[in-house]
Amino acid sequence: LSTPDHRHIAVNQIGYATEGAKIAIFSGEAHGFRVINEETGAMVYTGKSGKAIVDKPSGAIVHVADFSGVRTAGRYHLEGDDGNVSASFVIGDKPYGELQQGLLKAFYYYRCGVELTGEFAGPWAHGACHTAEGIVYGQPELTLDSCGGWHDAGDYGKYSGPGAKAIADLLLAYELYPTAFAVSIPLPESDGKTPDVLLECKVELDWLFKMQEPGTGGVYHKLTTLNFPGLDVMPEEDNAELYFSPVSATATGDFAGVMAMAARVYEPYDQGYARQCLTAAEAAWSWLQQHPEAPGFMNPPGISTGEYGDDTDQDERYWAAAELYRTTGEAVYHEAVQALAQLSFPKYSLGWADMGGYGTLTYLLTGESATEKGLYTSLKQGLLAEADRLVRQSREDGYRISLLEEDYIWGSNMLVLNNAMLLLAAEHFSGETAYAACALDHLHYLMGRNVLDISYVTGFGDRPVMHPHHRPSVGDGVADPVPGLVSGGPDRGLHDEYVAEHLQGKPAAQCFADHDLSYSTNEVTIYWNSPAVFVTARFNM
Ligand code: G3I
Ligand code: 9MR
Ligand code: ZN
Repeated sequence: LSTPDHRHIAVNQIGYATEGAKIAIFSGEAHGFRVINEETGAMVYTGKSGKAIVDKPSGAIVHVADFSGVRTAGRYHLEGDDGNVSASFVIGDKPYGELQQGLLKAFYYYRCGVELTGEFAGPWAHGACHTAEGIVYGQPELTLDSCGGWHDAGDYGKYSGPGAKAIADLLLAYELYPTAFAVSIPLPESDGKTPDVLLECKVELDWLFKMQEPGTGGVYHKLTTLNFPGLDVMPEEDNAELYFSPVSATATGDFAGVMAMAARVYEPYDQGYARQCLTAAEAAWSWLQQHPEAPGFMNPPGISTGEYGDDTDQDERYWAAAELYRTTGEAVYHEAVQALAQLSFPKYSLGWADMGGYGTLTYLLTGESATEKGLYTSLKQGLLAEADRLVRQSREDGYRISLLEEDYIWGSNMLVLNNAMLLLAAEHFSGETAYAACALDHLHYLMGRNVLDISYVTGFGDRPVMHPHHRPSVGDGVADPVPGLVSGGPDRGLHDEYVAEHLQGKPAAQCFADHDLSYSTNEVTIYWNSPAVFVTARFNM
């Protein structure tokens, strides 16, 4: 066992809802604790933590301190009998409102091709970037408009499939929890009518249109420079030539899915745009029909940026068919969903590589009366069984999340949040609020109730990530990183030089370094932020 060298009382550093469960996780020896109101200094609660258990993923001995009895709004911290003090946090109604806004605002900071002005970006303003046309790989004389969208991550690549996952999470959040999006961020485009989340997603959708190959309906896999730029290069200084990588079936399937979804969601606000989305989705679908056996994407010679390879495109086709069916009601798409559902790819996974879960959720959201009874029932049962498994795993975990030791992989925080999304989907289809309670435990982990006592969201919480592998945050000369970014989280594979040198032998959940060189544990991406928006939205309705 390795004792973590930091505070021994881990809490959600944002806080807890007034009426809900309030649980801290202790990793030290002491069991007795007090809850202190920071405004008055008064001790409002005393208690003892429960039985100590050995928690394998974190390598810590942990025990649970329950202070759910504190039901008065205010700012608090916990003190242990050994003198340990927790982060300061609030108890209040809807405590995650600002967090949700910050997580959504992050997409504005990821914007490419436009200037981020001081009015909206504050000290993180910077000039317009990546405005040049891109070269179509293998056709040096063919250049196309490539401007716009969101940067993927700490690098400046733009990748079609990951972009589609990010939009899908945000639009799903809006479809399920529209009231959580009533407050404006605001954004430069805010018009008092269209929800900001739709305005922000339009930025990426507008760029995705440019990724569709003229004439064929296929979708270029990505748009990047040949190699990653240096870590301190600001976006507007990254002037190397941009290349469209070849069309892939996974990108085309994701594109068809997200465009069909957008056609439905934007319809009430902008019918012309909705039609344009549907036409693009149909063109992508016919490309997929004409290419039933497309090879998987691999970086072509000379390109070394993110590959986003994928073993199968069946799940992307399934998602596309399900969205097209839900949006159009046309029988051909329903037949396609039913045929694809017979194949054995994961049906409850929320990508970027495994997009089958989106197909399943969309099919279920189409409703019982418009779907095939047998398939509807088996997908619903499968979803609830998967959620039950996540609940069971969370009950056995010291920090109450569903990740097993082997799940602490590159981007483990995406698994944390995707699992929370799946739990919330189970709540949606069953009405069983215990699933939401388990999902909330996952948010508590993200926001500090973890063995490292760190908030994995920049700018939020008492001890947030300060040094993400994010080029603008490294290069801009501003002390604080760009706020609202979700860090990848622990990766026991120690996949970069920095962690390989510093973290050998650490337990899985401690394989994390808040250092800007650690791209495998501390990078940030749009598709780690997007499920966090979904999860916080549920608790902001
Ligand atoms: O799925 C396997 C699992 O079965 C196995 O047990 C485990 C053991 O390590 O590995 C899992 O695969 C990992 C995979 O992510 C899971 O999604 C790989 O090891 C890991 O190398 C891979 O990392 C990906 C990384 O790129 C490297 O390819 C991340 O998911 C992906 O988010 C990340 O994406 C990068 C882009 O390439 C470039 N832009 C930034 C972005 C974020 O770091
Ligand atoms: O900075 C790159 C990061 O954005 C990518 O996600 C990561 C994975 O492909 O790669 C990073 O670039 C590193 C490269 O792969 C290896 N040499 C060091 C680079 C980081 O400065
Ligand atoms: Zn850019």
